[in-house]
Amino acid sequence: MMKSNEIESRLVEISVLGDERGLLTVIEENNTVPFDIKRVFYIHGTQEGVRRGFHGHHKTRQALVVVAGSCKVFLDNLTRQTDILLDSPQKILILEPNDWHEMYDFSTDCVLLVLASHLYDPEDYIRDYQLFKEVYSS
Ligand code: T46
Repeated sequence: MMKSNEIESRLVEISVLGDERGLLTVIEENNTVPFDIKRVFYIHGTQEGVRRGFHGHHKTRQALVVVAGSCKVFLDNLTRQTDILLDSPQKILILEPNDWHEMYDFSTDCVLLVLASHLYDPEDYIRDYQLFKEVYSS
């Protein structure tokens, strides 16, 4: 069974399985990612200079991995702000609901795969930063 290692807070490195035919990387629910995977989507064809996201969630946990290209993710959980570079299909970034996130610096070939713990629900989004602070300030 594959192993994953934490290489930074919530940034996990997945082992790549490979042989003379090429590489294969596996993501499993409740193993590589710490939740049941209810939904998968991917962001691609992003235009130059675009920044997107700008929200937190009430319930949804997510895992982000670039299966091609690269992008950066700004995270703010009201305790810590950090910018994380995703530039390898081996790196998976685990986002908790209280992580305000913004994705930017997409390479033109970037395909950002997102695995989510819940089905899509617009009510689960917190798109107002003041409200985000009220919800998550303890
Ligand atoms: C997130 C980051 C990483 C749906 O209809 N179903 C879906 O499952 C999703 C994800 C989106 N949509 C619709 C809602 C919007 O009309 O697709 C449109 C674009 O979504 P949004 O503006 O929310 O895209 P991002 O890049 O700001 O955020 C997305 C995810 O929505 C969000 O959960 O954490 O990627």
